[in-house]
Amino acid sequence: MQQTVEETGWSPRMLRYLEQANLVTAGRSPGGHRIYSPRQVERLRQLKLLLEEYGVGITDLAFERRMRTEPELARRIDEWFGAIHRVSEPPTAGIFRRLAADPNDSATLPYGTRSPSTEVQSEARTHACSDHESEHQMSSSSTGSPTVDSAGSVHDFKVADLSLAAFGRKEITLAEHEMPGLMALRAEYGKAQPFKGKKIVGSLHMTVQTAVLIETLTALGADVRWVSCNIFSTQDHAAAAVVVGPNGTPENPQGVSVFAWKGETLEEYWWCTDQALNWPDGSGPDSIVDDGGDATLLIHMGVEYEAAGAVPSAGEDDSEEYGVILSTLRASIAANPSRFTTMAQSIVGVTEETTTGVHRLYEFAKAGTLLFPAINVNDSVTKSKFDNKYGCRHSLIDGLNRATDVMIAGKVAVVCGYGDVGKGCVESLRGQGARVVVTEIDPICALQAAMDGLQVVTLDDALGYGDIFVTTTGNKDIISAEQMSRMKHQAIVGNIGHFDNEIDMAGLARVPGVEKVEVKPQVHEWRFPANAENPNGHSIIVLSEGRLLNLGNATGHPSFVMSASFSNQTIAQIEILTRTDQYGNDVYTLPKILDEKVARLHLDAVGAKLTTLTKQQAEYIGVDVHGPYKPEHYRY
Ligand code: NAD
Ligand code: 9W4
Repeated sequence: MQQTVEETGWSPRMLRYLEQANLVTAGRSPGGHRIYSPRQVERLRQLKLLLEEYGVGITDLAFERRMRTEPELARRIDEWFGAIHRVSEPPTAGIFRRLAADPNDSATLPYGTRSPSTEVQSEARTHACSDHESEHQMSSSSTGSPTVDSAGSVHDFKVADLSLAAFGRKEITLAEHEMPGLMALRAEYGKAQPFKGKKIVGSLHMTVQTAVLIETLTALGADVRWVSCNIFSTQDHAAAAVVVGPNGTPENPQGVSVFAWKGETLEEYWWCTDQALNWPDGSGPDSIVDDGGDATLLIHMGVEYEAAGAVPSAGEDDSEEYGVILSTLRASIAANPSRFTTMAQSIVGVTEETTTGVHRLYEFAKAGTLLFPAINVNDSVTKSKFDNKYGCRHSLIDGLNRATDVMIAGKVAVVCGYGDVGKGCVESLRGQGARVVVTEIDPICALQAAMDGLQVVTLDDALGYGDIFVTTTGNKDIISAEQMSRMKHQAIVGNIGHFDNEIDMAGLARVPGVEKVEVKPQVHEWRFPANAENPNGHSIIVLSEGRLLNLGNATGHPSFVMSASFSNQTIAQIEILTRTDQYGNDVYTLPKILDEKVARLHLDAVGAKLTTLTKQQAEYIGVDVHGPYKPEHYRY
C-alpha cells in the first residue's frame, strides 16, 4: 500500500475510496493488505494527473455541469475508464430493466435556476426547536430512534408557520381522495408495515400532494424526514400540516420532521437538506426519495471530501450554489469527519423523481462512483405520461386563466413543440375552443400534428395572427425578442417546457425603449415603443417571466397526476427497502408489471372496468394473464 501511495500520489484513504467505488481493482495479500498490479498503479497515476491538470475532484467526474462545460475532460475521463468501464449487467429476466443510454437532456433545476440568495429574503416565521450545531456532534449510536420525543412530539423541524396546519390538513384530506394510488397502497401494505424500522429521507417539493406521499410512507411504517427540493415550491400550509400530523396540534406537533418554507435562501436550502439527513440519534437515512438529486449529490460529495480529508474552495467560475454546497460540507466535516461515509454505507438506495436527477445518477453510475442502487421513477410510463401529458393538459389552461382570465375560445394558440407536453397543451386549448397551430422540428411529430388535424407552421408565419404562444420544447431560443416585438397587441406568451431559456427574456429586456409593467406577480405587460406599424405602440403579456407558467401562475399538476408519480415512488421504495439484495450500485427502472400495477390502482377511481384475458388469449399473444402485457420497447 505504502509503495502505491508513493508511486501514485493518492493517500491510503483515497485508495480505499477509489477501490470501493470500483474505479480501480486491488488484490489482497494473505495478510489482507491491498496489492495493486502495475496496470492499476499506472491507472491511478494517470487519474491523479488528469484531475490535477483540470483542478477537479473525483465527484466532478459525475458533476454534470462541469462535465458539460469541459467536453475535453469528459473525453479524457472516458478514455481513462477504457476497458474497465463498468458496463451494465444484462437485465435480470422480467424483474427490471436498465437503461442503455443517458437521457439526452440538459440537467437543470425544476423551475429554472434557484435565485441567488441576495434576491430572496426569507420572511419565514419559523418554528424550530432544532439545535443543529449540537446534533452534528451527537454520537452515531444507531438505535433506530424515532423522530418524536418521549412526549410524542416532533421536536426538530423548521417550517414557516405551524398555525397554517389546519388549512393544510383540510387540503391534504381533499387530496387523499384524489390520490387513489397512494391510498390503495396504504390499504394493501398498511398491515404488513414494509417500512417498519426504516428511515426515509425525502428531498421533494413540500406540497399538499407530497404530504399525502409522506403520510403514505409513515402509514407503511417509515420514520420520515423531509426537505423541499426547490427554494420556492413549498406550500407552507402543507409543510405545517405534515409537522403537526393528523393527530397533533401546533402546540404539540406529532407528525414528521420537515425542513422547508417558501422563499428559502440558498444557504437555508442546503442547511435544510443537511438537517433532513441528520436523525436525532446522529444516524442517517436507510433510503432516499429524491427529486433533482440534491440529497444524493450532497452525500456523494460528502463521501468524496471526507475521503480526501478536506473540502476544496469554490473556483471563480463555479456557481454560487456550488460554493454553498461546499460550505455546507465543510461545516459538516469539521463537526464529524466521517458522517457521510458512515451514512452512505447504511443507505440501501434512492428513488429519483425527475429527468434532472436521473441524469445525475447515470453520470455517477457511468463514472463508477454511484454509492448505492438507484431507481429511476421518472421513466415509468405511469409517471411520465401523467407528468408530461395529462398534467400539462390540466395546468396549462389553469395558468393561463389565473394569469389573464382571457377567453381562450376563438383565439389562435401557437404551441411550439408537439411532444408529450405539446400534445397535452394542444388538447386543452382545443378543448376550450381555441384554433391551434403548432411548430415542430421533428418530421414525425409534425406529421402526427397534421394527422391530428393541426396546421403545422413556422413561428415566423404565426407571429402576425397568434393570440397565445406557448413553448413546450425543452429546447432553447424558441421565441426571440425580435419575434415578440412582431406579435399582435396583447398577445400572451408563456413557457411550460424546460427551464427559462425557451423565451429570450434577457433579449426582451434589452429591446430599446421597451417597458416592463407588472400587472400582478408573475404577469407582466411588455410595452414596445411606437413604430411605423404600431404608431401608438403595442404590448405583449409574458407569464411567469418566461419560466414554467403552470407552476408560477397556477399550482402545477392536480393531485390525481401526482398520485401516479408518487405511487411509483412508494413502490420503488418498497423494492429497495425490502428486496435490497436484488439491486447493485446501478440505475434501474421499475419493471413493467409494477408500472401496470400503478395504472391498475387508479382504475376504480375513474370507473374503468378492465377486461380479463382468457388463458387462451394470453397464450395467443404471448403474455401472462397477469401481465406484463407489452414488450419493454412498446411505446404507449
Ligand atoms: P418531448 O421531447 O416529447 O417534446 C418536445 C418537442 O419539442 C419534440 O417533439 C421536439 O421535436 C420539439 N422541438 C424541439 N426543438 C424545437 C424547436 N426549436 N421548435 C419546435 N419544436 C421543437 O418532451 P416533453 O416530454 O414534451 O417535455 C418537454 C419539456 O417540458 C421538457 O423540458 C420537460 O422537462 C418539460 N416538462 C414540463 C412540465 C411542467 O409541469 N411544466 C411537466 C413535464 C415536462
Ligand atoms: N413550484 C414552484 C412554485 C412557485 C414558484 C422566482 C419568484 C414543481 C413540481 C411540483 O417548482 C415548483 N415560484 C417561483 S419558482 C416556483 C416553483 N418563483 C421564481 O421568482 C417566484 C414545483 C410537483 N407538484 C405539482 O405539480 C403539484 N403538486 C406537486 O407536488 C410542485 C412544485
